Amino acid sequence: MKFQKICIIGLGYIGLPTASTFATHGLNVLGVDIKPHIIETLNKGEVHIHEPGLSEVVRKAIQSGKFTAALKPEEADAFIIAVPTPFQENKFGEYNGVAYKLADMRAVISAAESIMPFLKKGNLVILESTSPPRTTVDLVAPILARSGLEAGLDFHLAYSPERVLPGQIMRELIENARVIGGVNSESAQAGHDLYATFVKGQIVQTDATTAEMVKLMENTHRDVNIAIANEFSRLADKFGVDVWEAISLANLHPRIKILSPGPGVGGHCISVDPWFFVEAAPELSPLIYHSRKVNDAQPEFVVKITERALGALDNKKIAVLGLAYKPDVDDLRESPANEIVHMLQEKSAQVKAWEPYNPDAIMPGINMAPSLDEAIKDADAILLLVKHTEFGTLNPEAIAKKTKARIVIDTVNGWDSEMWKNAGFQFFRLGDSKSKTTN
Ligand code: SAJ
Repeated sequence: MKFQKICIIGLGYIGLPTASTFATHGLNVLGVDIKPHIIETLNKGEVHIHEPGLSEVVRKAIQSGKFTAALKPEEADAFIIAVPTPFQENKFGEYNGVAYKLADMRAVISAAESIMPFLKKGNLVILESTSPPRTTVDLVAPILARSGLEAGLDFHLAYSPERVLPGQIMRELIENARVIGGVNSESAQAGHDLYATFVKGQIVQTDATTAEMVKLMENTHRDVNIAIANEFSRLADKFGVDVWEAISLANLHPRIKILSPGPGVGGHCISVDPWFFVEAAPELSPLIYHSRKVNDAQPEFVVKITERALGALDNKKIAVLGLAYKPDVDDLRESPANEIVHMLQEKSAQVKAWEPYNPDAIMPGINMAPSLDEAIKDADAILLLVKHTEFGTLNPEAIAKKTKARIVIDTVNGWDSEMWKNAGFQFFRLGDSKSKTTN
């Protein structure tokens, strides 16, 4: 199948990189978003989100005349839906007395409804939003059928998950393998033909529900594996073991690859997607449910270790290093660090947070320090919550001269305990009960 013009609904972290990459590979692309400020920003050649390499591609795409942004779709050869699927804020499902979160599919529904009037015979529609199993066939296809056209017969319909890593999106979009699941094989083939415009990785065809499950399985697998690492950190803490040492020794086994414990699991993907399985079949997903619970409880473990290091927290001054949801990104949403700061404050600690990737961010209820020095100056303790590369290179001797603190707490295995102890600090590390025997 050949494509001249495509329309991408949703210009966020996935839609915008995808739209601009299609445009720089020769297609005419109309990007659609419901937020007027996004449309205005893009049509000026500017970008509203931070992702390495993105603004250059968007600028090139806009300047070439191949990429325009608008508030409403138009007729096109293909439509891609790349809108968010967050949780519902105040509604929960329940199974056997256990509450679980529910996906908010409103954006997918309104995106499909917005395409419907422009749908023509022979078109291709692709859903990219991470969705509960069977969304393509049970939710999207019936909405599009209101046009009078039937998916698989009159037009092609497919699901294709994005699998890119924030911070690496522009490269991974092109290089990663792509899974295209069609409602029939012709739809999968049409999806293949579209992505072949720029994808250099393998493009594999399957059915729509398999492709939906593939995406959820990838992120659920990672969540469950991080949960076991986090549970190991609590067990090591109980048994007088350093979990980091134990993991590195276990990983010498040729078939073992234990991930890293930490302050919790954040971001918009790993901490969200497993719930889509639980929602769809709670009776079949106890492991997935409990893994989510383990990871969500890890901030409490960090607070416990902080109390162990500092005693009662009221009026203790704590410098928090890192608020992002993971290392070397500026994204502070859904970050366990954020939750930990609030939990410490609930215990009347005075927290100053330093986030080098996003120092000007306004975080409700959080006192953002303008610099590292300002955060640590009067602190009683320094709490490392994100393994940003630049924190790893801090010199404990130099830090000792700039702070009143003589206690450091490392939740990410970012620091060498001996160096900090030699510089006069008591050193505590998450999951390392050996570290609490200080100098
Ligand atoms: N984390 C740990 N321990 C680890 C690894 C990660 O605690 O050993 C934490 C991180 O600090 C972070 C969270 O998990 O808080 C998630 O980080 P991540 O790097 O695992 O993943 P994301 O959310 O940035 O991106 C994931 C990726 N999925 C997988 O690696 C299976 C990415 O490929 C997906 O495209 C993305 O989710 C998505 O959009 O679904």
